[in-house]
Amino acid sequence: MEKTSGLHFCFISCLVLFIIVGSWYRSSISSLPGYSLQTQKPIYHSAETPHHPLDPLTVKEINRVRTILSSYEPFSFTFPTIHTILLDEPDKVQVLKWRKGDPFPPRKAQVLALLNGQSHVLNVDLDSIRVTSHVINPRSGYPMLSMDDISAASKAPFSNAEFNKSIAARGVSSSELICLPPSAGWFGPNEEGKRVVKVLCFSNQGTPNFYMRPIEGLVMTVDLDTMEVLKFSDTGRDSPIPKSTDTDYRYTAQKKEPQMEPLNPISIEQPKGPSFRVEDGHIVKWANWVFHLKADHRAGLVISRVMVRDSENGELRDVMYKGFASEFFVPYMDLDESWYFKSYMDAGEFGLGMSALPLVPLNDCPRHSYYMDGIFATPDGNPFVQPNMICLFERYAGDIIVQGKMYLNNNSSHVVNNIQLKTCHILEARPKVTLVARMAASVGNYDYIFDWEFQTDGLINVKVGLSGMLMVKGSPYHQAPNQDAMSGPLISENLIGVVHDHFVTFHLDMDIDGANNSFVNVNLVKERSLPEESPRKSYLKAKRKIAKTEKDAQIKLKLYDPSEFHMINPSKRSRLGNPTGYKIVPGGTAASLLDHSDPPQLRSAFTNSQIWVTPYNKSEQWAGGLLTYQSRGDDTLAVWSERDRSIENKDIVLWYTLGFHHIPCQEDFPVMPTVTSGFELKPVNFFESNPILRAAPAFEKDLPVCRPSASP
Ligand SMILES: *[C@@H]1O[C@H](CO)[C@@H](O)[C@H](O)[C@H]1NC(C)=O
Ligand SMILES: *[C@@H]1O[C@H](CO)[C@@H](O)[C@H](O)[C@H]1NC(C)=O
Ligand SMILES: *[C@@H]1O[C@H](CO)[C@@H](O)[C@H](O)[C@H]1NC(C)=O
Ligand SMILES: *[C@@H]1O[C@H](CO)[C@@H](O)[C@H](O)[C@H]1NC(C)=O
Ligand SMILES: *[C@@H]1O[C@H](CO)[C@@H](O)[C@H](O)[C@H]1NC(C)=O
Ligand SMILES: [Cu+2]
Repeated sequence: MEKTSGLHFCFISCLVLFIIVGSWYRSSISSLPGYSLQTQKPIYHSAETPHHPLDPLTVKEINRVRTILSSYEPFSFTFPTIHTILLDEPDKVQVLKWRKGDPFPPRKAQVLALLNGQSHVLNVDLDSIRVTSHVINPRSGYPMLSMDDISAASKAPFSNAEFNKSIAARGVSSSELICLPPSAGWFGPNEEGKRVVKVLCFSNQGTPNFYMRPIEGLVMTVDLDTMEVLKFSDTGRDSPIPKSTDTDYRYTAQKKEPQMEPLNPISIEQPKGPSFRVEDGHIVKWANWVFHLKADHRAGLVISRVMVRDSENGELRDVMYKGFASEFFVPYMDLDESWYFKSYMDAGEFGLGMSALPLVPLNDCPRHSYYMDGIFATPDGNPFVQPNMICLFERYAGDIIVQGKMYLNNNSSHVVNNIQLKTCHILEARPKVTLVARMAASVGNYDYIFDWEFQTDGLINVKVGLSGMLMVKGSPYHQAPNQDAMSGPLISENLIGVVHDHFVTFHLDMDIDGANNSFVNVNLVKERSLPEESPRKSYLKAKRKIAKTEKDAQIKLKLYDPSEFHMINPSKRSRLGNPTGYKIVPGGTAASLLDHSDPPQLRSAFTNSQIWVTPYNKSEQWAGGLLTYQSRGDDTLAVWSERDRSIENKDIVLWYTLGFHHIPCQEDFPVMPTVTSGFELKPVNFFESNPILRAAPAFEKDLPVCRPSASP
């Protein structure tokens, strides 16, 4: 291998880091609004055209879908409400075959719409300009809430006289009320046949953080299509509205000095610019990685066609066809009338992309980040831009990606006063610089931060950070009387942080060196030794078992019966005969303990196991079903997996659920510090040896220390 090909790995010399000392701590946060550091060229979305078969629909294409739908016969009297317009991706075979410059496979859209209370699923062919399929109510469930649903439902209570009476009796004026429509879940036949939502209200008097001031026990069940209040429930009048003091978390609202030594500014500088490139709007190239990155209305961020360059011959090798957060499940543990239904499925009920807010340069993403927008559709089918939805940047956090230090004393003259000096002849290490694609969704009160982090050693680290505001419950208590009788701890006066879980289920269509893969459970088994065999009594042995069918791959994690989980290509072997593979390394390992027949768990049965493997099926992307809102659990990953299809040496998809139990505490008030967990996709026998040895370590000359220039 010639030395110049090492340029692919110039992750250090290309990236020059230094830290500047100054004083930004106070000033930069207060100057946040409108503080943009973008240097990338502005993108004119109205003129954009797709460059890759997986590129999201452009502004022009969404307009074309709308035109096709408006001249479509069944909609000639009434245009439906559009809930999502997404690219209907071409068949995988076509995408895999496609090379730059080839003609595109036909551009198609999938439309989820509502008309007269019915769910419509349509496929539209943009090239032949027609609707190619149209199904009404394929299963239980409705498309995600639209922006119009949300804004109309939050106004619904005000047309209700009982609501006005209750508000007046509580001494609350309607001008201080903020009402929000969280999803209603599904709890049996009473709520079927119409789209319903629950509406809850908060007071914003004295604070922008109204989430900390719930009007406890007041909940309205609202028909989303008529905006009629179907049910009015008014309990909890013994709980005062919690105080507004100390709920404002903005920097400018803080009155006291922090009781800690201030930090000097810290920043990563890249005087030569970042080392990644974004080609044709969506293809990311960095170090040994190439992948397609896009914003998605429902999944938030989608990574496709992930390939890594072989460290031996420079060949690009397939790792993953598609990866994204497919569904959420967030059940709260409180049985009250105003709480029992809280069991959110954020991707399918609200949309992670739909809920994304723009990332703030320097605070959400570091300097030199590249920003990508999302192009989605409004309820009337017009395109709109979700700006700065994804950012891409290089991360250096002072970590070491490889270290191999060795004490080799071969010099006997190194003895001073009879003390042998320690002479280390090898002091090798490489700093860890990674590439991160980030997206943050603000689904109601919660903020979810997704990081897909790529490492030069072939590892992909996926992290989910939880922050934002807790969903809290008003309480008559100032002090914690009997903690066990409450649904969570008191986190402030009159405020209970209700215990809940968060589950995020990822769709990981791994294609290790091609589509046909197998799933292997490498189980560590305790073996006993015979008394005369060894002074040891027990040892562990790794036993490999290839999953034949889907049920073999329904995995519940166990600490005392551990396994590694490998996706391998049985027909591609290393020089030593090992199949090439990647393993999934689970992180946050909370499991759902709810009863399997509990309605929320039935709908979110994709959390019954932490790992599943299904044969690739283009229609099986959304773990909670295509139509999630009020679904009854008839189209979940658990249902698909029960078919027990063959998965050996086939094109298969790995599903992993990351779980968090959340028992709130006082530090979660008034805004939560981010809790992060994740999982890794790590090469196993994929490379012939450690793939990063030829990447240069850092040298002083590569990392000049820049000093502030004198003021003029
Ligand atoms: C409830 O109060 C609001 C605000 O004061 C008012 O606009 C509305 O008409 C009232 N609704 C009813 C049904 O009384
Ligand atoms: C012995 O030490 C010298 C440096 O003092 C080093 O160059 C050499 O490679 C060492 N020999 C072995 C066998 O490690
Ligand atoms: C061994 O150590 C001595 C004293 O530090 C040094 O002068 C000498 O060059 C070393 N020898 C080798 C072979 O590195
Ligand atoms: C994958 O396996 C199927 C049979 O299960 C076969 O038809 C197909 O050609 C294989 N694909 C590749 C890329 O080897
Ligand atoms: C593909 O998925 C759809 C939806 O779950 C299902 O109806 C269909 O039978 C599946 N096809 C195969 C071959 O499993
Ligand atoms: Cu939580």
